[in-house]
Amino acid sequence: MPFGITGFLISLVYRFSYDGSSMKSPLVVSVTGAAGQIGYSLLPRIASGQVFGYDQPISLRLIEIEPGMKALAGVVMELNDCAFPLLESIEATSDLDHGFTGTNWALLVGSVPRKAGMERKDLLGINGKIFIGQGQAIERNAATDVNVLVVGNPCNTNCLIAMKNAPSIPEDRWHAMTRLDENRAKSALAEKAGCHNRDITKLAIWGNHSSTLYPDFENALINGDPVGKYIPDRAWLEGDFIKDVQQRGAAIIAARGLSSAASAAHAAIETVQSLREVTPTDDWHSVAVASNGSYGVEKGLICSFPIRSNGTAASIVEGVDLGEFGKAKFQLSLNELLEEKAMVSDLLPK
Ligand code: NAX
Repeated sequence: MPFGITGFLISLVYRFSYDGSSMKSPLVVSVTGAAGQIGYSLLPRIASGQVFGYDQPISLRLIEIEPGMKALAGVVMELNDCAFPLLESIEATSDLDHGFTGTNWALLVGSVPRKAGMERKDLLGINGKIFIGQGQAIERNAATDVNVLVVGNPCNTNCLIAMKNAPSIPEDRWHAMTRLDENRAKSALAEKAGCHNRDITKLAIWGNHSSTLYPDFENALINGDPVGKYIPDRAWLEGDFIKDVQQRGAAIIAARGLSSAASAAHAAIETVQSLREVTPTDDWHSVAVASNGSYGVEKGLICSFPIRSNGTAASIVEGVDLGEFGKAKFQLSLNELLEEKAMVSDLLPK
């Protein structure tokens, strides 16, 4: 060996660092509604490595409808101008088959917002049709290990429609976002208790991502103790706390003139991270997933539960005692999910 052991080690370092042989292959991440508000906050953080790891190259597939393509071209320019070291490629498209080709993670953010005079049923019908096409395109084109997170509202039922239209993809790969509601609830509790957000654990959202969601303060902990130790005002917990979390989205629209975007993008990032990382033993997080029948929820319904991950698979935390108050609140939200499912029954293949 001409360079001795030191030279050999240097040559190894070189090989692993510079010839690319040790680089991970790019993860394909597809994002719909990529020219929208949430997309604008989300995409740089994905491309930077913050979501999937600072050693993970990313290929972005950005999906928009035709009217959004011009704005999307500007977003692509900005992403290019960041010169992200981990960003392998960006493809902008309005073609779903192209957009979901080989995708490992599909973040379904785009959907049509509710307009004045529009009934919930109308919105479900319009967006439901979008999620049929997206589910079918994911089924045809995605990588075999694909995971999906639906953010676009009504996200639980949109996720249900997409999942039912992609029958070969296992149900445990489908998720809808309630992490923003969890974070809102944590922030409200921390403010009331005079503690830090990080002191609050086991705060789960149950049910639908809507104004019926139930933020479970009875099983949440502050510094490892029941919330009641720090917030003895039970009337506030049962009243304004729940109402404010349920109405927080509307309050932000009233103040900003636009719906939540930075906090929604952040919650999407935290959802993906929480699904991919081992959940600490003394905590859980909120994700809407396909029910396995736990807590009396109809199998397959996309419902928010407390979720724990072992780093490769996530599961519903079993045996949480909701108590009489929590059960009644959860039931209201469940009823709404069942109503939504009934409204879109013609979009769900039997
Ligand atoms: P924007 O209106 O800013 O952007 C949406 C984008 O989606 C637009 O660029 C539009 O052209 C595109 N789009 C519409 N239909 C599409 C389709 N079929 N395929 C691809 N793209 C399509 O909305 P933004 O503020 O980004 O919000 C996106 C969605 O997130 C909305 O449905 C919103 O209600 C939902 N949210 C969900 C939250 C959650 O916690 N699950 C919280 C935040 C947010 O309200």
